[in-house]
Amino acid sequence: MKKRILIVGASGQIGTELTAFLRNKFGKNKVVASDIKEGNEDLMKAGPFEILDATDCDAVEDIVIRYEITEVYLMAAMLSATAEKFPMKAWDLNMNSLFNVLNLARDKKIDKIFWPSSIAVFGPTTVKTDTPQRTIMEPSTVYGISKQTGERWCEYYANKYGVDVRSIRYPGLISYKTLPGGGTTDYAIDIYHKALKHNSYTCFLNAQTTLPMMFMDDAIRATFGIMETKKEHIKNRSSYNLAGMSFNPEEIAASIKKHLPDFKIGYKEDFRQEIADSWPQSIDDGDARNDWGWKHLISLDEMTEIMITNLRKQ
Ligand code: AKB
Repeated sequence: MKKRILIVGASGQIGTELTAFLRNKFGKNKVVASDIKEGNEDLMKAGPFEILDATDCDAVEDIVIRYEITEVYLMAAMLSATAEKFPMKAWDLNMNSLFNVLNLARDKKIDKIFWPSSIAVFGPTTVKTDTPQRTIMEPSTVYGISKQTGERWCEYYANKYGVDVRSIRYPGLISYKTLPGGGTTDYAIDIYHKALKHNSYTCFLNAQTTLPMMFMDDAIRATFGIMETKKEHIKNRSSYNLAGMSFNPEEIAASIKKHLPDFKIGYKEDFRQEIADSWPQSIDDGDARNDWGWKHLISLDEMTEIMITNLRKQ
């Protein structure tokens, strides 16, 4: 079977690195990047790029047909902090983009979908540590509600129409290549930039706010891993828990201090504290490990070393 991939939301934080990774694996012309906005030069020059509004179902279908796409990675989404400011826009983008690709798969126009979910599907009533795959899920954020609903629809389309949709609940993702946009976990990237620039950082979460996090290379490996696993191994068609590391602002600051001993962190909570407080602190990802062999590699100190070395070069 000839594989041709469409990445929707390719100019974003995950999309940029995922596009480069998949082009490297399968060849640059096998991976079409698309986004509502232009991406960096590498992304746009290294292979096909299309401006695409993920909520426009005709436009998505047109690209799928024109490039004979077999797989879609739908990375376009409005994240937690921005979604609180624009609830209706977030619902429209997060849900309608998903229906557009689920319907293409139902109608046999594509074979496979990757759709990212998030730890935001959990809420204040969920057990906070080693949060299990199946547990109470009462999300209290706009973003979390959209992701939880999306999970239900993915499972429904898989059961009802045999759609091959695969999903991961990403923790906060940290990378140095592209800036994140509008998440609650974004502080864990900003802190490295500010540490190198000003030797200090004021965090919008308090010192003890522990959240599940992951370095981008691990997240890309997980995404590729679940998509390349044989269909029969994917036993969960809503979304898999995924874990890397867990830390709080005080702990990431301590890790940075190993490289920048004079680095100082201060705290000034804002509305994102309440979002973070509603999420788990650590995740049990046993199902992902058993079903498709997931294993994280990068620890907090390793990540700090990579972030500081690469941001210094920039
Ligand atoms: C966010 O903070 O909104 C995201 C997420 C945890 O899905 N990084």
